[in-house]
Amino acid sequence: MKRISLTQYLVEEQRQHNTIPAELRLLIEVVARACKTISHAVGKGALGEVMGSAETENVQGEVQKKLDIISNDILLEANEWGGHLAAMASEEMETIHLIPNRYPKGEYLLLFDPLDGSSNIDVNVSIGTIFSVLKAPEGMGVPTEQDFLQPGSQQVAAGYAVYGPQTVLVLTTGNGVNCFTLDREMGSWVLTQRNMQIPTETKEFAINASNARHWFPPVTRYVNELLAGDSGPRSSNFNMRWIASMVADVHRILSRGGVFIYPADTRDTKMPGKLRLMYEANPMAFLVEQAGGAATNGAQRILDIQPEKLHQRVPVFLGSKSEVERVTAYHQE
Ligand code: AHM
Ligand code: MG
Repeated sequence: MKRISLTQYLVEEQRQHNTIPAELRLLIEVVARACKTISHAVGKGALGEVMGSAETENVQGEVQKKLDIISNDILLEANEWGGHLAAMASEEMETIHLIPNRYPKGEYLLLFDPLDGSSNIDVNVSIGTIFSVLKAPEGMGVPTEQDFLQPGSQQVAAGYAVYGPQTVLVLTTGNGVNCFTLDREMGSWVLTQRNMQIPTETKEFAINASNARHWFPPVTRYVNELLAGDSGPRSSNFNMRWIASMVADVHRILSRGGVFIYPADTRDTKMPGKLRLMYEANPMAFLVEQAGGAATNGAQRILDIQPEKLHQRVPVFLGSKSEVERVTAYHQE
């Protein structure tokens, strides 16, 4: 097999499609390098003294794990000095992070969830990093939160890394989805899957069913129909998977199809669902659409939502097109 590195892929992509100018290439390579460092820290586990709680809370009121903070710091440090960014934002930081004055500024904005699947950190289950890249608005002065509040359709790149049995990086720059595997001996990202495609039909779904009693009727109806299997209205059996790391669930869906749901429910109307729009739902929606799938909030395409707040939450229905369309249609009835 001819090995194509991430760098070679990015250079050739720019030559053929003109979608990855040098500054964006640098950005993607720096993020990929940071993910390598995070992968190394995750892989050390107890030997690296990185396990357990940091005993601090993030802006969402969630207790931070040591690895949440370590991963956030790795991404910040890696991306500060290159001159490719105007500012960053993260799940783990209340406000945006400006590039220090001693470094040149660039024209991109980077958002990330540094370590997604925090509840799985201490139990050796796959976790990951999610990132989204926007262009700074024309004529922007000192960046503000407002400059980040662009719909997901404006993303110029998005991706995630999964730290699992293998470490993989899945990337889109708006021209399909490609997967790179980390060669741990060489320390390099190698292209291992071109043009990932999500099958339109699926027999697998992912939802945290422990919340069933709080669901709204369209979600209850949809899941009950799946659970009824070949004796129900779908006349077919469906299988359930829930990893509790969105990166790992989405990676399974990009690999073999499926539908992933994290709905809003009746508990707290000010908190529609758990997942965050700007650095979880948007990048995943971009990837899923680029792979031929669909992503909605039950009412509209996720990528069309005009964000109002940096840490805004959103209901998520994504994956195989026919299932996402069906559950979205149930919300309209
Ligand atoms: P996190 O970013 O704090 O890790 O939270 C997001 C995660 C997702 O990866 C996952 O799909 C979801 O939370 C799991 O939630 P639950 O524990 O309710 O199953
Ligand atoms: Mg997350």
